[in-house]
Amino acid sequence: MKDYDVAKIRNIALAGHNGSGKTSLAEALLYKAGITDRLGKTGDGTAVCDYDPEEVKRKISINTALASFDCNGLRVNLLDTPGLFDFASEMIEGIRASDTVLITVSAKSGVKVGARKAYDEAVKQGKSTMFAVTKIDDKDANFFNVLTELKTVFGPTVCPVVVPVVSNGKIVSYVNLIEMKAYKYDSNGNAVETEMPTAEISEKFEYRIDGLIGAVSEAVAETSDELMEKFFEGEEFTQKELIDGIHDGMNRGIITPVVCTSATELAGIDMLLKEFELLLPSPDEVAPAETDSGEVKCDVTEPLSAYVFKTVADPFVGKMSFIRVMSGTLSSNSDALNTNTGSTEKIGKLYNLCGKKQTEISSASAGEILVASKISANTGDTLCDASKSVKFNPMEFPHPCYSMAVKAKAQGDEAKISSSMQRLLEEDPTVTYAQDENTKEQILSGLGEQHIEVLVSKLKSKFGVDVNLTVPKIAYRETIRKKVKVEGKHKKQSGGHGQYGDVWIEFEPNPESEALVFEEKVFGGAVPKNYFPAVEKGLQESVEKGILAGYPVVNVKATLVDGSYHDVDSNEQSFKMAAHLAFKAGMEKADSIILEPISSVEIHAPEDKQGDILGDLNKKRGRIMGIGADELGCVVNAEVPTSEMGDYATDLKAMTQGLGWFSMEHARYEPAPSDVSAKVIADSKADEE
Ligand SMILES: Nc1nc2c(ncn2[C@@H]2O[C@H](COP(=O)(O)OP(=O)(O)OP(=O)(O)O)[C@@H](O)[C@H]2O)c(=O)[nH]1
Ligand SMILES: [Mg+2]
Repeated sequence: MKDYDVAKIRNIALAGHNGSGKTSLAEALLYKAGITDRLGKTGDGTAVCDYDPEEVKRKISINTALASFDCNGLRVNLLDTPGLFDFASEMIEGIRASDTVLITVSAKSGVKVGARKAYDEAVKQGKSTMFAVTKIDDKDANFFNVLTELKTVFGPTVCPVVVPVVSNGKIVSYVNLIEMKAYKYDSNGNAVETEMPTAEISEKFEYRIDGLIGAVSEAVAETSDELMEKFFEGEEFTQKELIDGIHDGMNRGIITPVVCTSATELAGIDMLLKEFELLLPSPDEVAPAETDSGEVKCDVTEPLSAYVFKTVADPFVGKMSFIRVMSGTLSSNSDALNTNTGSTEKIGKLYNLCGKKQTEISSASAGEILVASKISANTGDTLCDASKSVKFNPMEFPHPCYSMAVKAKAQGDEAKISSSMQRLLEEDPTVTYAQDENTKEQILSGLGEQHIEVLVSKLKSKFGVDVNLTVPKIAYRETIRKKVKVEGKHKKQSGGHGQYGDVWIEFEPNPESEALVFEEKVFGGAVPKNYFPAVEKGLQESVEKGILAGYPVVNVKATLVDGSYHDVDSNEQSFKMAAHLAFKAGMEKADSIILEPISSVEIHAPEDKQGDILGDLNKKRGRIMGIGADELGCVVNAEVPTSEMGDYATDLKAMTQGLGWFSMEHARYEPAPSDVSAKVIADSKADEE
């Protein structure tokens, strides 16, 4: 077991828009570091970081993969996160474990929403940031357009470090603005030094190299008064000053360096590895982590504290907990206190991971990232030495907003689905699975269509259960609008004992209470007292199914006012039946209607999308309750019929390119408009047939 010098550790999360080249970049880094002997490709199962069958099948990343490797004395822990917003929890977890977030931006597609989301999350979590402009080999690549865009979107902290020299649309060389050297790459990604473009040449090459050099110096000057003074005096910075300045600026969040790479042609990859060492902060340089009881510094001599940032449920191997050691040393076959549960965890085997490849280790120290098998800790838990109990701050995840109803394909699989689902819930904090009280359906909720699809796919491949998905039923209700007085008489004479129960009941609307309110105002013992509970029970059973479409009846008050009985033939059952009959008669006369659920919805979106959002809500029969502002842009509060919100996660994603998000909760019931009501009634009839 190696003990890593914490100053040599770099924890890097790769994040960015989906398909911007994160996994390919990870493959190129692993290949150039000599870890793989063949350059892995995403989508064909050869990528170290996209090894999950779901990822191979879909040709996208779904999970955050950990690839730990050594390269020239440096210990790199790469966390390759998925770009698709449906898997946002994985990105948040990957970023949490890192010190630097390397954000990929395609040289051909430019700055997309995914880059902004990754950057915002990195800043929120206090991580350093760096941009890799990927796919620089693509014929439509335009590095300088993207650089300008990066500066526009992310501001003056953006600082070019490696730029291509382009002539007639072709890359002539790559200039490292810190080293002030230019390189060409052979087919195996080996750098060959070449001539630096002179000022005149670079001008012909569509940009001015001295302008870029000036930009680096300017950024570095911002990092200290001393350097600023030097800058103003017109003195050139030494290479060491540039490196230390960027290193310091990154760690303080005031410099975001930009490099360019081609994963397929392996260009700029060796330089990126070198920059990891020179520019990125090591775990002991970053700000101490916050806990419920003060800060924890990355210090191996302190008692153990570690954070579980991700869990994977595997039916064969058991649970795998991804852990970042924050202080001290985590050892195999030891005890650790789980501060979130209060229980003691038996730490068994520990592993280093490189994709799916596991290497058993005996311990890991502050700053390292590793995996523990078969411990009970969940995502977000803190493990620590019992002598110094701390709890790290939790991560914040988006709320599930896209729901489907789940039904077992094979009868009898329900219990298995529920237990397998529990395992998947442990993996993913952005999923919920619960029974809808009203419709009795099992509802699976996540962040989007692909998210739910992948969960269902995992249920099948990992746990062997097959389910069908349907659009969740809407919990409609029925009520009455008129006060009526009706009789329910149950009378049967069939030899021996007969049955006799007779009630007069007043039904009236009662907005005060959703649940049935029962009263009795019987005079002179027309219905004996001992039958009142039976009458009430009969009514309680009846309101579960309305006469229009079989939905529960709400907001009704029933008063038993009169009736009659028979000395011999009356019994509880007969009065219950009489109540049923009275209910049916009452509902028919009392102007029954369908009520539809209304949800309170809060939508967060960029300012310029406000018009689209309001227009769409209008189409959905929504009522705008208020418009405010937040850091993203606008906040719209509205009340919308729940039945219109089924696809809102998808609609909002499309309207805001994935930037918007929303939450909703049941507000109340309202009479459904006649067309909706007619459809609900027709659908219920169709279901019965
Ligand atoms: N020409 C070219 N294509 C690239 C390069 N890097 C990635 N690609 C292609 O871009 C596509 C997406 O690459 P991935 O590496 O899977 O992207 P990703 O960012 O990991 O995607 P997600 O994890 O699903 O968000 C694939 O078809 C790659 O072959 C590159 O340097 N040059
Ligand atoms: Mg990927």
